[in-house]
Amino acid sequence: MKTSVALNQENLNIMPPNVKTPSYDRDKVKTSIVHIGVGNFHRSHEAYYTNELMERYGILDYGICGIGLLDYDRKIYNILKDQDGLYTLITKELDGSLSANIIGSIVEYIFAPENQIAVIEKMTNPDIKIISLTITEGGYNLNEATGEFDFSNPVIIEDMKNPMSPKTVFGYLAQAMKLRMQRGIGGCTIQSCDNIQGNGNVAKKSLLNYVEKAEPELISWIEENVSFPNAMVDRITPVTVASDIEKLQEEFLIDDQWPVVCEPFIQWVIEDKFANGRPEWEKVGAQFTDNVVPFENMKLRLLNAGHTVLGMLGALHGYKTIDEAARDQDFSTFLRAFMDQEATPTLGNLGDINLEQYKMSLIERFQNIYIKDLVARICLESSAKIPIFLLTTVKAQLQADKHIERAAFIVAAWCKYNDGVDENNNTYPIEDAMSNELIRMAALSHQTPIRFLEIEPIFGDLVNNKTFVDAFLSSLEMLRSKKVKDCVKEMNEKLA
Ligand code: CS2
Repeated sequence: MKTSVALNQENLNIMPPNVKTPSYDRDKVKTSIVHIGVGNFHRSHEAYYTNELMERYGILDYGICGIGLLDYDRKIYNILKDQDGLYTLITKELDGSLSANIIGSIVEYIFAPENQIAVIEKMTNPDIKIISLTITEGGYNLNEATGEFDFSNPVIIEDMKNPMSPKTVFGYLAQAMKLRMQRGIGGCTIQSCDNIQGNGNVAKKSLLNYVEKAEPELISWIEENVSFPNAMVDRITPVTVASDIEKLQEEFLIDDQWPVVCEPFIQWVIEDKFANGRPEWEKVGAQFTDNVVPFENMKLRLLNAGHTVLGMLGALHGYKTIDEAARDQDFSTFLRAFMDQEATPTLGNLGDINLEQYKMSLIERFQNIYIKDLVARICLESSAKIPIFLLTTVKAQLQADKHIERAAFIVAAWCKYNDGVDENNNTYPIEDAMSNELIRMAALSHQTPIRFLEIEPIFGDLVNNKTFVDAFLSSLEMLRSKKVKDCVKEMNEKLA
């Protein structure tokens, strides 16, 4: 039996032939991008595109320096250190075959909790042209209902008091921008890669709100020297599980402590607004445009909301993976009708995008049995996702006096989800920054169902909209009296 080899720079040349390895000289890569939040998604998306540029075109001047801001990032920091920044991207093709691609574009990594000054200095370095972010939907510290920056957040308060030892992304960015200004270094691009409508605008708003209080003299400099392109990002990237690591050892003889698994599909549509140059990512499939809004809407309201639909229904029923939920005939009928009747009417003019094809491809992607995307991954942090993915559709539909029943049903399913137990009496944790409030309000809703909609930062004044409230209340009552599958069947028949 052949033995597997540890993934690191030295071992790259003894990798088996079925593994794609960087053929470019990693020592020649120049770091020009700082990336905050080196999670699985960054590693399957931006780092992948950048690696492709290095591999296929020999463009080596946009290497990535990863930054881990949270204590939680210690694990990835240690692993990437051990592996010289290398990791395997395992693509699970639609026919079940795997391909293994070792990605070499992350050439440096700084663990911020141990080295705050190094992070600030790195971001300030004149070589750095782009600071990109995957800090999650909730990471922008905005109240979803009011859209205001949350200054009551204790870590934000701490950062304002101790600007040279920040903890939050805004604390770091403010210091780095201040030094860039003072040293006359010039601006850069701050590029959000999170699933948020107008993610660049949101990043700008959060940073400027923070800076307005923390470093007011910086405002006009940022406005003039820093750009915040909006972008739509897409690649389903499930949580890596032990069997992925084992398969990589068996099929490809690689010992990788934390590979990334992804689907073959990938998309990145970016507003071409870079303050200080950018990689030619269009050479490797990214799309630059003047207007990302149609792409963002389409993706957030169909793909991400579609995930939420399947996640919530699946969780109550007891399905563990998204493909199981997507292959359930009743659930997929419900999903398709939600897409057609509630999400699609809000999308406006999509130019030459073929929406029918897009929706079909989404169903196919959701049903991919090899991806094994966990229902639990989709449901976590729903308090930050649902307002963006689903409530935007609800609001637009209410305004146009059109259907919202299925979206309201999913909100009711989310309320029930927060009871923390599925229909087979299996319990699960509520992993959410707002878990205490969600669990409390879901519990109160057993007595007074509307209480759940009183979570102001999530629902804002939707609690006063009679159409939405009625649809929510009747759905919740139904969900509390029978199985989710029977409810879905009933909804499918009633709304057919
Ligand atoms: C998912 C996304 O987190 C979620 O709820 O919908 O992570 C989704 O998989 C990605 O946006 C796909 O690009």
